[in-house]
Amino acid sequence: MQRKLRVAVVSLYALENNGVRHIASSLRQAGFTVTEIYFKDWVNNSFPWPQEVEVQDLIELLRSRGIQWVGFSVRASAFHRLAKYLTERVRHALGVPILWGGMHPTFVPDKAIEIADAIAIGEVDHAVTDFFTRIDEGRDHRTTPSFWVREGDVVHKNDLAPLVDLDDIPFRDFQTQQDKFHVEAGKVSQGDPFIDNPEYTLLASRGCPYWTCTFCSNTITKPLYEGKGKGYRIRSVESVVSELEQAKTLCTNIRVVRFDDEVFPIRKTWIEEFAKAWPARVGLPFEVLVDPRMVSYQPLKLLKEAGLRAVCMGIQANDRVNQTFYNRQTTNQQIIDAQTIFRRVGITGNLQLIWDDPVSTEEDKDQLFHMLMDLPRPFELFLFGLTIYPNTHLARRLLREGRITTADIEGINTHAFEQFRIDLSYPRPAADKRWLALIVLLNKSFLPKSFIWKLYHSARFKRDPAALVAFAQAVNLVKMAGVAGEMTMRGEMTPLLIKRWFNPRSLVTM
Ligand code: B12
Repeated sequence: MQRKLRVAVVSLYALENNGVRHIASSLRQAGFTVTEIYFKDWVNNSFPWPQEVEVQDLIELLRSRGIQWVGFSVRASAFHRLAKYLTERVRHALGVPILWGGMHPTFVPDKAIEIADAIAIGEVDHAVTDFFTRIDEGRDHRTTPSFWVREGDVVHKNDLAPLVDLDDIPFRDFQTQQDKFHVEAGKVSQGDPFIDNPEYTLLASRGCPYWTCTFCSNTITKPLYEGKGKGYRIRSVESVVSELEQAKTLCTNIRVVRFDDEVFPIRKTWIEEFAKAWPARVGLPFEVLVDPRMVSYQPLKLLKEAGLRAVCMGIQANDRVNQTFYNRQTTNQQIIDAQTIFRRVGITGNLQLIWDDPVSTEEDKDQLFHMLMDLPRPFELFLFGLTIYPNTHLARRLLREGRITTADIEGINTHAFEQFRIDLSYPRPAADKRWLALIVLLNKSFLPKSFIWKLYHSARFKRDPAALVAFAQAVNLVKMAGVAGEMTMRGEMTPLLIKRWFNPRSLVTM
């Protein structure tokens, strides 16, 4: 049945945005004409405020398509001010109601509803069609589960809808082209802006089996979903493989698939079925995320045979900080064991660290460095800056202990856009610069460990690390060039990727 109501969903600074794509698919399946708008794309460590021409293009696009409800996907809290600004501009220009969905309104619904006319809390694949169907049919939408609706000063708050069965929701829609637009730098381009991307990303699950890491969204969503179904859900292998079969016919440039799950569903029967079906029906190399607690040889070996190329694994910090602040019950030994297994299996370990936390002491950093020195090479290191999201356990604890102020919380702060990935030239205390420079050298396997130990022991660099930092930056550039070369050879480098990754004002470490 074709619905009359004309809805737009807007992604902020993300051409991939799973949330927007799932919402659009659900609404299309229910008969709505949905305009998907990708408003600008992200660039590493950068957050340029939109130009006036971009705001005007967005408004004109919404006007020309006769949009009656605009939904903004406010995935990250750092977009809070921007989403508020665009909400006010669109509302002023067109007088249409504005809906917010995504992780930010889920984290801080009371703040979000002060700005938007309605908000969606948590996942709403089915609930969103309920919301707009009620409006389309002239029924009361103010009582829709998972939605809050504001009328002047009155807010109608509703309980959450049950969690969805992941096999029961439509795939993200790569078929529709005429209703998709990318608005950026004075240009409005029609068609899916991500269709030619060599990397195809997807989730095989939602939620997290561990869910207790204090910095993470799962500490908020897990209690929120209590009584609404299983928070951690895995799709069937059939669903994942069929999605890829379909995607390959539409996104014809896929070279590699990246599973963005919090952790890949390493369950014996699931892995066995997947390892059979994937090479036979998909046959593309893929990458997954794992936690040190779940790494063992056999499942990874099966996955390697099926095409697994690399795994990302969060190390985060040393034992003490991991256990006492991040509530991650992992040990240094588990991390070393996991990396040893990656080597045995023959896959690349992309190991991730969180820096810039307000709790690690010099001793903690020293211990972390020693652990990293013990890791069997080769491996890749990705350094991230800690972002403190509102309402997380970590935010509340750090505030309570007076280690941060509200100005450090994402939303007021935009750390996710400044040092999401660590850049050695960012202003930091000299001691931190020395640690970072040493750590950046660690995954450059052409530098012998004995040489790195010499740099570590140098009294000169302890006093003034400037020369060490300059050396690490130069080595990092060589590494970046190498990575870019390899990706070009594999057909994975694109102008879009270069634009995203190569921010000359903030060269990230790799
Ligand atoms: C995968 C992922 C990414 C991928 C996205 C891949 C993709 N194809 O979309 C990449 C790597 C690009 C990414 C980037 C970033 N991410 Co991220 N990401 C995730 C992750 C792990 C899963 C997101 C996902 O795809 N979920 C599945 C989809 C279907 O769920 P969803 O997005 O929540 O959408 C549902 C609802 O929220 C709602 N919804 C969403 N939008 C809308 C809009 C409307 C109108 C409505 C009605 C409903 C609605 O309905 C959807 C369907 O149920 C989450 C953690 C998590 N569990 O959510 C972090 C997470 C969302 N990311 C986060 C952050 C900070 C970022 C970055 C800012 C990091 C950075 N500095 O680059 C960027 C922001 C990029 C951007 N411009 O949005 C944080 C946000 C926390 C916060 N409060 O700020 C999270 C929560 C992780 C965390 N640390 O806890 N991310």
